[in-house]
Order: sequence, then C-alpha cells, then structure tokens
Amino acid sequence: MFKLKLSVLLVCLSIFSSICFAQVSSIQNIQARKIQSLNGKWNYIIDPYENGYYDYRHQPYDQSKTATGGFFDDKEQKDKSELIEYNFDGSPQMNVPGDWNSQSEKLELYEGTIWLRRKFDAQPQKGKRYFVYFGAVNYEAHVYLNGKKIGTHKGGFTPFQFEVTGKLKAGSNSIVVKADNTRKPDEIPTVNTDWWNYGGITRDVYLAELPEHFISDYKLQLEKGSNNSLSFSLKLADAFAGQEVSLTIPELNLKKDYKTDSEGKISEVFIWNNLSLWSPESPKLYTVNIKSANENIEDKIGFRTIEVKGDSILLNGKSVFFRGISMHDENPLLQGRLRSQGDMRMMLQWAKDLNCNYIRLAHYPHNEEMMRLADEMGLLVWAEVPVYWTISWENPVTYANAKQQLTDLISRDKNRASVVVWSIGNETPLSAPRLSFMSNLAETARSLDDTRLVAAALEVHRESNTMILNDPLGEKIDLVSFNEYAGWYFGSSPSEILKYDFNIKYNKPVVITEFGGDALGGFHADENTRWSEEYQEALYKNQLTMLSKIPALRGIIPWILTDFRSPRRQHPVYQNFWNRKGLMSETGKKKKAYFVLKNFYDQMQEKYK
Ligand code: GCB
Repeated sequence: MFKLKLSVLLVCLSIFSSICFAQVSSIQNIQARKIQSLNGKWNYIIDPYENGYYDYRHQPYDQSKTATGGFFDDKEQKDKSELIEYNFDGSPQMNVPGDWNSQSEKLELYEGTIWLRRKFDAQPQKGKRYFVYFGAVNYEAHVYLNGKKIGTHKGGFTPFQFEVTGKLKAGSNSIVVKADNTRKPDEIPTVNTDWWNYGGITRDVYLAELPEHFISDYKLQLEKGSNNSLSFSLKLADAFAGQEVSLTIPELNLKKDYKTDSEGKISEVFIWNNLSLWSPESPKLYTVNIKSANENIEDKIGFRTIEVKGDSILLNGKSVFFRGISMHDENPLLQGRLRSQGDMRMMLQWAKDLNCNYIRLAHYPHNEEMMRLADEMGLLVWAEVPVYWTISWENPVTYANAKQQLTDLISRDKNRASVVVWSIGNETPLSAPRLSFMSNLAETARSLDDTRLVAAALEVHRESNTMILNDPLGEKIDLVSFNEYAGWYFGSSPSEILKYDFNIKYNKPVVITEFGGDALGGFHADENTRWSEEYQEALYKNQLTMLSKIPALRGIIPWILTDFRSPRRQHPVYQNFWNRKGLMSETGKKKKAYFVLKNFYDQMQEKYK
C-alpha cells in the first residue's frame, strides 16, 4: 500500500497537466452556508476539437505566457479589427444544473468538450473567504474566473470547490467551465458502462462567502454499535486554535461548548440517553446547530445503528429485510439527469409507493439532496462509487481516483442516517490486481467510517444448475451482495429460473443487488415472449420463489425502478437506447412485474414487523 501511495505521488508530480487526487474534501453542508446561486442560464460553446483550449501547435493556452485565444478569456471584441473567433454572448444557453444531452437534440450523443460561461455580480468583503462550489461536473472540469484558471477536477459525481478569495472582482465577474465527458480507459468509470454518459454541470453551482477560520467539516453520529454514545468531530479550514464552537440540539436540551485545538479540530464522544432513533418507519431527524463566533450552521441529523450479526442485518438492534429498488440519477420523463428537488422527490416517492424501505443509488454518487430527502422520507440507502466492470486495476492513478471519489462520497454523506451501505463497486471481474484494488477500497471505506456496512455488487458463476458465490472479496465486505440474471442473460424462459439453487461460501446476510429482465411497457404477449410485460412478470414471480431457497436472504434490490437511457441498448423495436428493465416505463406507467414485487414487499413488511 505504501508503495502504491508513493507511486501515485510520483505520477502526480511527473505529469504537469495531470490532476492529482489529493484534493481537500468539499465543504460540509454547503446549503447551510452563506451562498449565492450560480445556477441558471449559462452560455455554451461546443468544442469537439478543444479549439478553445489548445493552440494550433496543440499547446494548452492556459499554460502559455504569450498565446491568446483560450475561450476562458471570455473576450469581447473591443476594436472592429480585432480577431476573436468565439463569442459567449452570441452563443446558445443551457440550464445549470442540467446535463447537456437532454437540452439540445444536437447534443444527445455528444461526448467531448463544451465551454460554459456565466456572468455574475459580487461584492467581496474584506476578511471573508470565497469559494466557487460545484455539486458535480461530468467528467473533467477546468474552471476559470475572470480569465484565470482556478482549478481542475476529475470525477463526474462528487462535489468540489476552489477558493477565489482575492480573485473576485467587485461588480461583474465571468466564470468559465470547460467540461469534458470523454470516456477514457483509465478513468473511473471507464469506457464501458450501461448508462448514458450525460455531460455538463449536472448539479448546483454556488459562490460561498465564509469567515476566515470557517468550519470546513463536521460529523455527528452514533458510535458503532451504541444507541446513546454520540461522536462529534469538527474541523476548521485551517489550524486555528482556541475558536469557540457550540453544538446544540434544542429538542434534546443538548448544549456543548468547545474550543478548537492547535490543529483547528474538536473531537468528543459523549453519552446522551433517550434519543429517538431514525428508521424508515419513523425517520426522526433532529435540528442541530453548530455555532462559532462567525457562523451558525443548521443541519437535520438522524441517529441509528446498523450492523451485521451472523446472517442478520440489525437496524437499531432489530433484524431488518431490505425491500429495495435500484435507480439511476435520471428522470425518465426528462430523459436526463435529475435537476430539481421535485425530480428527486418524485423518484423517491415512486420507491415508497412500491413499499420499499431501501434504495440502491446506482452506480455512482447521486445528488447530496437525494440523501437528505431519503433521510426525511425514511428510505435506507446503498451509496456507490463508479468502480464498474473493467477498471485499470494496475494503474495507481486510477486507484487514487477511485479512492478520492469514495472519500468524497463518504465525507459528503457521513451525517445522513439513511445511508447504511458504502458500495465500493459493481460486477468487477475476478483477478489478483482487482482483489487488491477492491480490498484497499474496502479498507479505505472502513477507515473513514466504521459505523456503516461496506459492500460491493459481486457476481456469481454457474456450475450446471448451481449459482456459486465464492468471490474472495466476499471475505472483506459485510454482505454477501451479488447480481444474478437468471431468466434473462442465462436461461431462455422464466420457468427455467426455478431449477437453480445456490452455493454461497460466506455466512453473512445475503442481499441480491440485482435481478431483472426487460419489458417494453404496454407490450403484451405470453410469458415466454421476450420483451413482454408477461415475461418480466413471470420472471419476477419465479425469481422470488427461487430466492426464497436462500436461508440467509436479508434483502433484494431488483434492477430497476424505471426504464433508463443507455447507448448499449439498441434493439429498434423494444429498446431504442432504453434499458427496459424498469418496473415502470419511461412515462412512469407501472408494468405488471411492479405489482408482483409490491405484493412481495407487503408480505415482507408484515413478516419483519
Ligand atoms: C448489470 C449492471 C447494470 C446493468 C444491468 C443490465 O449487471 O450492473 O448496470 O444495467 O446489469 O441491465 O444488464
């Protein structure tokens, strides 16, 4: 591991323009800070040749002292003879947050660079610090303020920020983002996925004004395995000692006063009895205030425990069955990424209507707001990083990237009671380098947060009619969690599913992280006809019968709540770039299999009361 770290450092140092994965994690609870929204209409320029980034010798403009022409300059012609071959003001606009693919027909399949620009007014105050914060940009972002580069970031689903103190102008400012969603083999995810590679500034953008020694991060959660031992930690942005900070939970009459240590930190574990614990049935959240001389941050935090004992999953000490469903960060009605809180509520309400108590937010970090809504609406969450299928297991830079994305996810969502599982990846193929990569990720997750479960969606292999789970990664994670597609990718009819049984090596709770099959909403035929609702319905019925053969079954998360867009899905009649495994169609219409699952979940709810 040490060797790996050292080589990452060397790789970062040796490549001038590369992006080193040692960024500071994003500001905790940005919504509760003094923020100015930079959402709205941004002008954009499509730049397939990266003409606004490289000069004609293919040298980046932003690394040249003399060459001009970079689009980030956001120049306007001042003199009639001046040659400028771009113009943001005359270019079209798109909504931010929002992927570009769903906002213009021309961009539906576009992969590459787009420049986005927004102007905004600011009045920077002395003694304050300023940050530009992005909820997510897919995939690589180069960000410029008033023509100067303020930073770069890789990773399409996690937040990041750049400090702009001293760089903001009083009055009008121009922020330019070069967003590039080109798929590359060594990235996370890699070139091959079964989802749409939506590009752009897909989540909120803010300008945050913060005091000098601001609170950059905090955590308040129950200690592992305890229902009354609260662990509170906090960090200032710098090593400022003696800062007074108070923690209050008015409803509990809880008030604690602290002073930061020489590292600008606070950390305490204390007993507090009579907490009402959070659960899907009773999603209790407390208003928490964290105050310093210059800040008052309000959060809503729930407290609960989650652990594995033998083959049971215990939520607040009581055995639970995960009545799950998977979803992508996609609104099928928009045919694009979720943009608003309304979109998110709709998706989560659909999961609630199905009587789920659990959601798998596949296959990458979803919006922070999703986790907050899951907290509020009472849904347990499986949160994941896009370590998906074939990754460059032996490339230390790729590993550093995966680790950073996992770190950022955990850092962002560690105060959310809903989140109970950190998933380190999906369907990764067995090999020694992969085992070491994944084991290190599992270790990272545990070292950052020992209060939640660590898992991955594994694969089974088959010997005649037995599905065998013996992936050595199973040793390192808390659940026997795996995908299986009996009746769809193997077997040629739903009835064949019934012949399978299982050979599972580990004595841990079993959670089926995927099963399913495609059905085109509204297409009806007999149950042996592929793509029909009847086929999918029979597949679900027989899957549920087959899965009941697993004594340690503690949850299922069928694939998937709604149809979703995927370039891999090309059948001209049934798919047309839609993966049709949704229990609901792209218009939100429930397919027949929906009712099979709903019925099963109603029964499981009774059983686990
Ligand atoms: C899987 C993947 C998921 C796909 C699904 C499918 O195993 O994990 O991302 O979309 O199968 O539909 O094939």
